[in-house]
Amino acid sequence: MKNETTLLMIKPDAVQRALIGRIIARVEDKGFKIVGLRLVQLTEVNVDRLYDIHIGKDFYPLLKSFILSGPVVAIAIQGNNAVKVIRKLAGITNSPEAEPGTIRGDFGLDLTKNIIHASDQVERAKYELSVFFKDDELVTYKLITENWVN
Ligand code: FUP
Repeated sequence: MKNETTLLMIKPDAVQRALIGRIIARVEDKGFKIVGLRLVQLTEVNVDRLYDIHIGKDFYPLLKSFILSGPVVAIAIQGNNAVKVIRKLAGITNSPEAEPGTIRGDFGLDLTKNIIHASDQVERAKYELSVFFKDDELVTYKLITENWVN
């Protein structure tokens, strides 16, 4: 088992559309453990930290104003192969082309308003989690179902 921690962020469109519960249910249904959870209105500085690799690209101003347009929910998720599996659950970036059964495929119709963000590598996840959580804010605990999942 490759125990990893990743970040899934529920974007402002999904918060406004009252999809928080259904998105969290998919993460739990898969067997993952939630080790951090926060609803937050990001600042400009933190959007630039989260999306540092996209600063300067033509779509960045639109992406930034969208992420600032309302609160987001940051979820720290732990489990076997968490980074890759959460990306699979998310579906591809462009929602209209995402497979049905994925979160973007089921809930999204737009490239920018694409419901969620999910980290794409273990090291990147560590960095992105630090935008939302201090190290001691991620909780270590055991789920009673854990041995039946991993
Ligand atoms: P992802 O890894 O799926 O989060 O996607 P990217 O890192 O490629 O892009 C980050 C975000 O920028 C996406 F969630 C959507 C947005 N984006 C646009 O709005 N327009 C583009 O042309 C590309 C990305």
